[in-house]
Amino acid sequence: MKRVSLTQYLVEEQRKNNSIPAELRLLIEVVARACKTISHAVGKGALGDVLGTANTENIQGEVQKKLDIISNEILLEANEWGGHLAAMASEEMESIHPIPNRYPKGEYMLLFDPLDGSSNIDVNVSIGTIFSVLKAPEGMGEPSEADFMQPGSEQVAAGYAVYGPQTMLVLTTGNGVNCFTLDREMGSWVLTQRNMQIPETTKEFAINMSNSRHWYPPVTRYVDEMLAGSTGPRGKDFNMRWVASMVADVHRILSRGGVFMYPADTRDTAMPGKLRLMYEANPMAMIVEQAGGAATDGKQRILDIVPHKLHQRVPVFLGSKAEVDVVTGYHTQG
Ligand code: AHM
Ligand code: MG
Repeated sequence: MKRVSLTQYLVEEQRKNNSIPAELRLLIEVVARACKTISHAVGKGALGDVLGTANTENIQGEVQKKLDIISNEILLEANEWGGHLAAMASEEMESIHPIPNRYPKGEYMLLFDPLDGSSNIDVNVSIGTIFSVLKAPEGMGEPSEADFMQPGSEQVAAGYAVYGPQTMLVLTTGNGVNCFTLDREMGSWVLTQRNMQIPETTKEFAINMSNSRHWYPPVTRYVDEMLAGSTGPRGKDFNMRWVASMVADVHRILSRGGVFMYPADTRDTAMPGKLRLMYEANPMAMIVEQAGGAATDGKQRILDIVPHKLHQRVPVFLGSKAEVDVVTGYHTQG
């Protein structure tokens, strides 16, 4: 079989659909190269002294792992000098990171969760990197947080890398979803799945059940009905999976269907759910929709939400369309 590299795929897309301008192509290639470097660091584990905590906290009050910080540095350094970006933002940095004046500035803005699934780093379970690309607003001067406050529907590209038994890169530029596998010997990304499609129906759900006593009634109802199985109102048995790395859970759903939920709950009404809108929910929502699935916050499409702050959290229901419709219906119809 003829192998198609990420570079070749991007160049052909650019020619065919004119959907990937040269600067965006450079951006994607630089992010992919950074993910390769992160994958290498992840793979070394204890041998590379990358495990354990760094004894620092990020803006969300979460203890940072060494790999959170290493991955953030890798992405920042890789993307600073290429001239394709105006600014970056990350889960691990309180405010945005404008491109330093010594480098040329480009027209894109990059957001990322450098190392998603941090709780899995030290136990050798799949983790990943999530990224989102926005256009800088017309006539933007010195970039500010306000320039990033665009709904997810404005994303021009989104993707994630999953560092699992294989390292994979899943990418959309708004024209379907494609998956690349890292050839570790050659050091190149090879196209291994074109046009990923999420099955519309499923018998598999993903949610952290240990939070069930805190859930709001629509989520309790939805999960209870699935747990009731073939003799309950849904009339079929469901299976459950929860990796606790969003990248791994979403990758499974892209591969064989399912519904992923991280709902808001009664614990802290100022903190609606755990996942962050701009660099977790938005890129995943774009990928899932591009693969024929759906993504809502229980009431509306995630991609329609206009953000008001960089590290804003959002409830997430995404995956097979028929299931997302059911759980969203329970929220909206009461
Ligand atoms: P992180 O970005 O700090 O790693 O947190 C996000 C992760 C998601 O990958 C995952 O879906 C979720 O947190 C798991 O949360 P929990 O530990 O509550 O099950
Ligand atoms: Mg995360």
